[in-house]
Amino acid sequence: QEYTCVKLQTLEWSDRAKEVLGDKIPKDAKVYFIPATLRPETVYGMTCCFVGPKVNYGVFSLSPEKNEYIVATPRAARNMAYQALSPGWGVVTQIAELVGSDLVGTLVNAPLSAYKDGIRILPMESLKDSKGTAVVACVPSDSPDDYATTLELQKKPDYFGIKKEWVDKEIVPLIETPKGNLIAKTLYEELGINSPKDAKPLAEAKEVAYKLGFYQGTMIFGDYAGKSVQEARTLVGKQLSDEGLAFKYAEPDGLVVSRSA
Ligand code: ZZB
Repeated sequence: QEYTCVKLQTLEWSDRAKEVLGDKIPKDAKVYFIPATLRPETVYGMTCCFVGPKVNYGVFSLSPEKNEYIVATPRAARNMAYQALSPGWGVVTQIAELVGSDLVGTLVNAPLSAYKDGIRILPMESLKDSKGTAVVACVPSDSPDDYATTLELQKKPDYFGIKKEWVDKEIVPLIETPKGNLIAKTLYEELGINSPKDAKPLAEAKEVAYKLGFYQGTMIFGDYAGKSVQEARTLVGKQLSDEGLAFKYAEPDGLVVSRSA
């Protein structure tokens, strides 16, 4: 499984993260949240970025020369160390340790996204710590899981310890499909999904959304509007890496939790 990791630069840490981090982050360091995605063409519609509230994360050195750091799980950081994504081959340098809930509320910059003032780190309880970087780009227009979690967070912001405006972003349509241009919402309603815990219909919705988007989708937003999703995926992926806004990360075989599990 090869993911594109998009670099979302931290603009302001949550109060809790500031407390935990203290003076562990070097001066002028750039720290990135790096959601792992199979769908780089959807970066335009990222409304927030998810972490698992109970998942353990670290801050790891990505490049000492560039003073760049990433937030990821220790597992992902170890894998990255064998893909030239660390200070040296197999070298993992961790400078801080946090739990997902500490990170909630942090403001990050989302490159190419429609939301220019930055987006927030928010909790996703169904997020798996065993996949990718355990940091997920929330694209509620095209991902049924993200749409479900967005609705849940909007319903109970106090319960989740977040501000309502962090999750109340307008959902911008990105991709036209035979089922309309907000496929996640359409499938959520069609399959009678009620919450992020409805794992079975959500898995089905994800499958359908992937297929319709990839084989029959046309971009209606961004630099590649008018192009097919297949073309746009390659072009956006290339643009992001050319501009230093993303890198590829491969998940070793056998460690990936099956999509239909
Ligand atoms: C943005 C995005 C936009 C995604 C979309 C999907 C869709 P797969 O096929 O199971 O490997 N993801 C990544 N890591 C995790 C995790 N640790 N826990 C839960 N979800 C995770 O799924 C890869 C996709 O699952 C990734 O691509 C990411 O969400 C999410 F419009 O990134 B995606 C129809 C799906 N649409």
